[in-house]
Amino acid sequence: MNINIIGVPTFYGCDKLGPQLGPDKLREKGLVSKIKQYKHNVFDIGNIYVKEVNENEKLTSNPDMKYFETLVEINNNLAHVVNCSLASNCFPLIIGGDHSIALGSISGVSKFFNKKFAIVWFDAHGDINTFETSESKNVHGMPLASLMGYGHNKLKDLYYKDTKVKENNVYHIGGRDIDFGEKEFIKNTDMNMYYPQDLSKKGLDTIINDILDSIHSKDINAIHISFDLDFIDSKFVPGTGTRVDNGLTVNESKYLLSELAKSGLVKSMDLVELNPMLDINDTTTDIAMDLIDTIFKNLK
Ligand code: 4U7
Ligand code: MN
Ligand code: MN
Ligand code: MN
Repeated sequence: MNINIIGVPTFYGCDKLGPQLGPDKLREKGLVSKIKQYKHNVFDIGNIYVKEVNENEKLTSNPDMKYFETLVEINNNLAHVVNCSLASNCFPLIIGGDHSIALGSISGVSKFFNKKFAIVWFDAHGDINTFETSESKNVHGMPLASLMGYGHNKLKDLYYKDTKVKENNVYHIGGRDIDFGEKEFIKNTDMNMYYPQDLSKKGLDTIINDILDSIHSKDINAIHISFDLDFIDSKFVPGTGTRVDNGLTVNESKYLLSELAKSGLVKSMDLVELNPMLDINDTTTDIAMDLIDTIFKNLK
């Protein structure tokens, strides 16, 4: 398979320094050769341009969302690069950066597949806030809401003017730190939520089979994986910004990713929220590499 690596070195969505170092950190650790060992052709097409914005300017473009206009620009460019990558028969691997970049990556995926795709979103958080429900004003807590058509028009209509994904085609796994406004949203949504207690009660194999059966029963041509490292239990991942207890282990995460990769439907992926400045002895970087290894070893 042809793989494109696309880095998005930004921390603007989380307003905490560190995630901007993620893409180059993984490159230094041998990202390209890791993927090449499975006989894929790897084209590292570099990093998306991230404009420098002064700390005290972060609320000037929109008082409700930090670094708003800059994030719109970054994500619009990213969406186009991802769309072009898929159009040239490549698998785009998007490396964050914080999770706000899923807005751009998935908008590009959505355009290419004409919305006939599913998202499997691994995260301790909902990421379904809007500027109206968010208390932090951090856009990395909002990408999934925007993609489903909620929130600010400029986010909803990023790259092309429409909702990017049907709520029912979103499969969210691992949520355990969900805000009040997000809980209200979940009461009325059609998106599929799998909480840690569901995973331990039913078993990982049952859950992943349920997800794949559900996807196979629909008119869907592709799966996009969006993996936030805080999906993994806090004690294993010092190098991510918003850690939460009661998550899964690394091996459990690898099991879920390998089952998805073996389905033959995974066509694109984000790996986000690696923060090398918080990491201890590259623990979290090594985990990120291991997750990527799992995907490309099993990709069909
Ligand atoms: B991440 C939070 F309030 N919900 O909106 C918010 F708890 O991409 C956290 O999943 C968002 O890491 C975390 O700021 C976003 C908070
Ligand atoms: Mn997230
Ligand atoms: Mn998260
Ligand atoms: Mn986070």
